[in-house]
Amino acid sequence: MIVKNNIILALDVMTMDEAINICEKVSKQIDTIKIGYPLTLAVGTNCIEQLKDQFGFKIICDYKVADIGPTNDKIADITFSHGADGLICHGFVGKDSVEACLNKAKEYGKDLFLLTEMSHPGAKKFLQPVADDIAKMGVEMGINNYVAPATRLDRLQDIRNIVGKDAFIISPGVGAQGGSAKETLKISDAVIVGRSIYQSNNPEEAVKNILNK
Ligand code: OMP
Repeated sequence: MIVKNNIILALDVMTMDEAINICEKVSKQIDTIKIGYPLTLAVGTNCIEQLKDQFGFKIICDYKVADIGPTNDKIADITFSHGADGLICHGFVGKDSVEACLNKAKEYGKDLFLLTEMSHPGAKKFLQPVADDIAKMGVEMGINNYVAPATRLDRLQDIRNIVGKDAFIISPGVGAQGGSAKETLKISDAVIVGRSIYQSNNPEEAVKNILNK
């Protein structure tokens, strides 16, 4: 996936009016949007088509899919049938669960992103000890796209070392969670930024500032 300016907007707002308002302001600088449960549960899955049609964005659906294979298969199918270009799934659930998402992504010719270690403090306790193994599993499965944290650059580098230089890593945790875009982009291919953009009084300026920090 090619991401303009190496920045993905996490559009975690709760109304379509707000979503469109932000998108109008940043659509010249940003071409890839991440939609998660906040917007999808608030307004419905049609927001994927709507934002794609109106702005021509690529849409990554962050549903952190983490169920048994047959259920993951259904979740991935609905997501891609609405036009998602990418889907984020958890890795801790194991190979069969991830494979269901991967197979569905391949069927639609879209991208699966494997979440390794998360960016928040709580991830240290349960996820961090297994994150390297999750990344190794991804490599064994032939997965090319990963999510890894901007908040712990040492861990981000560890994960880069496992998945290799040709893998595509996107990193949340820049801005509101304390990570730096400049430092993160020395290791990652793109940063994911939410609150620092959509809560700003000037989202366009916020995007510029983020890329300089
Ligand atoms: P801000 O912290 O507001 O910039 O948003 C970060 C976005 O990335 C949110 O949509 C989170 O749900 C998401 N995220 C993380 O913050 N940490 C992770 O480890 C993984 C994700 C994600 O999968 O996108």
